[in-house]
Amino acid sequence: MSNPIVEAVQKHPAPEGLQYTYGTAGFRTKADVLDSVLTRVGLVAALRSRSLKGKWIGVMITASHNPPEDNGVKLVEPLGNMLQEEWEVLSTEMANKANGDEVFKFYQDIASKYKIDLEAPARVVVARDTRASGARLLGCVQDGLKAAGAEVKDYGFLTTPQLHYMVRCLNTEGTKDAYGTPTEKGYYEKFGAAFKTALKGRKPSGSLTVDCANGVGGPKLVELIKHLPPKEEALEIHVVNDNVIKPESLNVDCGADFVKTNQRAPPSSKTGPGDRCCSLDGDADRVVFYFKDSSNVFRLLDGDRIATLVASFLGDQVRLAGLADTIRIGVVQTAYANGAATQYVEQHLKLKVDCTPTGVKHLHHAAEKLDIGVYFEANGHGTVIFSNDTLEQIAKYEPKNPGQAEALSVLRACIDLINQSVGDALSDMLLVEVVLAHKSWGPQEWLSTYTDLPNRLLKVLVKDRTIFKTTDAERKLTSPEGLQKQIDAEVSKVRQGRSFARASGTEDAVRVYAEAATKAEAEDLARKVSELVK
Ligand code: 16G
Ligand code: ZN
Repeated sequence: MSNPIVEAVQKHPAPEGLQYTYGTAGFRTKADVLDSVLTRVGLVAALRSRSLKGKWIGVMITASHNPPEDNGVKLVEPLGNMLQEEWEVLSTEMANKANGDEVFKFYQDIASKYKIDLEAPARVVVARDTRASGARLLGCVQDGLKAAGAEVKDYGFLTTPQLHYMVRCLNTEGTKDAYGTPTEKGYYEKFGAAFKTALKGRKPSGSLTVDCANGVGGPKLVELIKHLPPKEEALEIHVVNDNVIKPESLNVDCGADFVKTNQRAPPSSKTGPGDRCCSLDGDADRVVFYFKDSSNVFRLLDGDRIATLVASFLGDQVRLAGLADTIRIGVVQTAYANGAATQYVEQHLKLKVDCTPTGVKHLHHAAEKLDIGVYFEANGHGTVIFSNDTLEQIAKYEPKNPGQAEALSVLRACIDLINQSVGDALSDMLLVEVVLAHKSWGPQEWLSTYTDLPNRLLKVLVKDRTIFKTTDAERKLTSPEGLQKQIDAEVSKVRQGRSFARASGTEDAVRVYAEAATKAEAEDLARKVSELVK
């Protein structure tokens, strides 16, 4: 008798000699070696859904800021969170099974280990970014899902955060935690309406130019704009780099990763001094802002800046609403956060800072422990999450005066404006605009809140990056032995020095970060530490 799972797997055989790993961003590599992985991910998604009594599980086909020839896939948990770690391990193992029979055996092993009823319903939603390989890889996932007997909802093209939103909406529909209507229109209406309310009639100054990395964020932003208040009343947005007809232009000389890594605007940028700009990445889950100052110098407003801006604003609103005694705000960063940003939050905003290892899931987990957790990586990944208690307090609080009522209404609109399921470039972008409008700030005022310490990030190629083991949220090496002592010695030689080395989770390299009082000292420190690492 034929077995549909074995057949689906044999239809997409694994290339020989390759090892796949479900890493910080799911599976991600050259698109032409991913067919087998996608089929197996379909099987895992169906199992995961069954293990959660048929809750909707998300499958997003994207390689974010990677070059056009790459692709990838990640799984999304029912409330829009990243896949549980235990299932990352299962996914890795599944991806590396040799053939259909082995895959089928492992499929059954998982089912018996987790007491999964293979006849129970499985529900999976899929979406993809605009990469040329997306359609083929979608077919591979579909084959896996069909073989596993899952019910499938295909949303076509979506940004990664939109897919997370759909998953959360589908799983909360009709409950007291209902998150929204699980349609694209529902997404635009929810965020568009919240933006309008949060602005409270204020009009952001000037305009905002949005570089969409020639990715899926482009057409989705164009749709979103139709649901925002008219530009005469609110925000004027110029959409650039939104060419998805030419997938080979994705992330090329544009996008958030280009801007953050090169510390300069996309070469095609035509904006003048003082004009606000931002760049999304290829799947629109990251955003960084920037502008040219009056001397035509490029100025970056990265994830650290978004975190400080938003934390300060939410702190003000909580205080104005009369809730400062019961609601505590905290900021979650990684070791890559500029020392000046950390100091600003702790000493000026007087808020608690937590540091976690790199990767959204680590920051998200830490933020979940706070009443209001503002988390951003310097590279622009991030969002704000509110605990259930906090949401309830804000919903129920009776304002004592018009000032409190106004602040409460802003807070409530911000809660709706912030995508709680995951960091969302479009939602984060609107939030920043709301805060700037409330503060009547342009980018220069935003930049002036503190001065970044000069810093340098280097990539070091090593023989074996797995020997680099860290502790203290990646800020200290425990192996190779003795190396941390040598780094400490170099750090102590420069003023305001800080440096760390960690193995990359996405590339075969070690990353070295250094900062110091001057550019020369930071560069020097980064070079010295790189020499030690080599
Ligand atoms: C992944 C992570 C990102 C992190 C980056 C670090 C997610 C969704 N993405 O792209 O947050 O900043 O890896 O890369 O978690 P690295 O380990 O190569 O430095
Ligand atoms: Zn991304």
